[in-house]
Amino acid sequence: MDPLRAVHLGPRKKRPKQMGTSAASTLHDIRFQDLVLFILEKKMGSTRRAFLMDLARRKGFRVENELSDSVTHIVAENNSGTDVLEWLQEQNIKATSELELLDISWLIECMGAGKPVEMTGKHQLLVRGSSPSPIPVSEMKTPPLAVRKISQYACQRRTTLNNCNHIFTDAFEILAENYEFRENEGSCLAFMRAASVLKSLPFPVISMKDTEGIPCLGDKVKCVIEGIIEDGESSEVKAVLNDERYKSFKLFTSVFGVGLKTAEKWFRMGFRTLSTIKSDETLKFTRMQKAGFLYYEDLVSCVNRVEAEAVSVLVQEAVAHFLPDALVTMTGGFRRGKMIGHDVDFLITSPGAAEEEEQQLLHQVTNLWKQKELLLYCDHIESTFEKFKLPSRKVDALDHFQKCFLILKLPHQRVDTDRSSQHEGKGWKAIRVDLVMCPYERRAFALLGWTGSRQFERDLRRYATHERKMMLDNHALYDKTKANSPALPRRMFLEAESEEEIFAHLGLDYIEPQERNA
Ligand code: DCT
Ligand code: MG
Repeated sequence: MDPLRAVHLGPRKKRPKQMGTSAASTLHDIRFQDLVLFILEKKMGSTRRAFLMDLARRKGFRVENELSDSVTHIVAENNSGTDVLEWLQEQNIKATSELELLDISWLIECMGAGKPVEMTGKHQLLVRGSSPSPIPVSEMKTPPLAVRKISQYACQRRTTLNNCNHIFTDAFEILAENYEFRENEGSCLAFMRAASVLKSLPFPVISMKDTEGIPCLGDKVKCVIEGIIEDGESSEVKAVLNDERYKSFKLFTSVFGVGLKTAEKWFRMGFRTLSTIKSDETLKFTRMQKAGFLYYEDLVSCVNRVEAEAVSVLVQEAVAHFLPDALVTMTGGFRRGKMIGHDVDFLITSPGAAEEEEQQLLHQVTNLWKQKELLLYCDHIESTFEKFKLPSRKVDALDHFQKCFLILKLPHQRVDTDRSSQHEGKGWKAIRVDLVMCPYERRAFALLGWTGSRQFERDLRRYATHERKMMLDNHALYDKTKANSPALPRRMFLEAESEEEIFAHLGLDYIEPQERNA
């Protein structure tokens, strides 16, 4: 049951005119000048009306606090056209034929699309006598198609960066992070899955009714959603953001090389700021942490796409110098279309390289950068890849490919924007870069694994295991259903030349990288 409606459906005092309950519409940019909306409070309630008005304004719609001549669209919920007309009469307002009377489902679709959508019969409120058999709008409404078919697996959902449920997913991500800091893996995963599923919805959740039929929303999650719908914010999130432990862990783990164990140690020792940690002479730092502190400001400021492209050129040039046939692909968040990231990830593979040449490449590339004084930090991990090793059961396991974790010096003149040419100071920015080298025949698996998102990868593996009795990781896809056949073990490894083929082996519709932002 929707508690909001339960509260507001009872008899209420009539008001001559509806007064605004939210901030003025001028706080947000108006993107659709031709539309002037008015949301009817009747049968909706003031809290929900205020919530919807705010949401619509955030999306660029002009929403009036009060009904005036400039209003072009009246949006109502649980009201027929006749009900709205009667209400207008009570207010001594005459409805003109230009005035659109619409059901809330229209506005919800508009907000989901981020722009006004076409008004069709299912949105237009019916007035008694205007059609041979008027159907109450409330009875015509069916849950959005997407709601009925949402999979619990992110790899069966299309999740673009157009997230219309930020208000909820931001909250869930903070709560998940807090559970991670407290090593409560179950609750952490529950909130991450909930965030992931809401990111895939083509509409904003505005009432508890909208959450019906959506998987991965447990009681705890629903409680947070309800709090946000009712109060516009979650008291739990507010408490976390003020929590000493959360604030300290967030700060400490923002340093490259600092994980949960170190954060815990520093927190227990009573540290609360980075400056006191840096200046403490009893503490020993790893090489990674030293670099983390040294380039802290640059590294926390995130990498934008222009910088990522500039790094890409650096990588392409260096790789081509040693292996001209090598293929370099930017992976991670940037391949999924993100505009910023915490690092830039690259996958490198070469169709013609001998094993020895392949093994040498990352060392040659980093040596070259060292000579050019572009290498600020470098950690090589040698390959432990074996052709017939079974895929890992752990969903978050690091893969066996050769790789290096770097901090590169990106000279400002390599970043081709007007803005950057005005940079002052040291003339470069420290950027985190990951390079991965994989055997050519495994490039599709490596590409799929390194494109992410993490939640998408986790669910791909979970799906393979639970729904297909297969094992998937960044190296291979192994079909366990063939394990009892007399075929050689290598037959159970399914080959793939492209990501599309891996999805096909798994019986999944192909999901584009831009749709993997789960
Ligand atoms: N990855 C994975 N398992 C891990 C680590 C990474 O599957 N244990 C995959 C998922 C994303 C990709 O590698 C790159 O990792 P990140 O750079 O951490 O993620 P990102 O999506 O690129 O995020 P950001 O934009 O913050 O860099
Ligand atoms: Mg990344």
